[in-house]
Amino acid sequence: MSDIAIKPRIKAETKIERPRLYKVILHNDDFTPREFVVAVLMAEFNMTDGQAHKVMITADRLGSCVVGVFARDIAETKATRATDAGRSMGFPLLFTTEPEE
Ligand code: TYC
Repeated sequence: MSDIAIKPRIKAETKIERPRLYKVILHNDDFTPREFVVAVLMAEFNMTDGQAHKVMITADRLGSCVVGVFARDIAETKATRATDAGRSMGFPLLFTTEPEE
């Protein structure tokens, strides 16, 4: 028998997964004034007037538009605050979140 001791080399492997990101989606409706949508996008998502206008027009034409991608709690907070801004004025403006693939 050999005297050579063979040490098992077992390396602990720690897999760290990146937290999922969430899209905030703006939905079109027939009642919220365009200027109000633009103002909410600028205030809540730090967009310029030009960026906000493009996003608003895209949602208006296609039915919805991705506003941005954020960590889950940030996406949910922004979507809730932006939706509440519309509701406080009596508008059905809606922002939702969904996980990125
Ligand atoms: N469709 C609305 C109008 O014509 C404007 C609007 C655009 C509302 C985008 C919501 O996500 C929206 N007054």
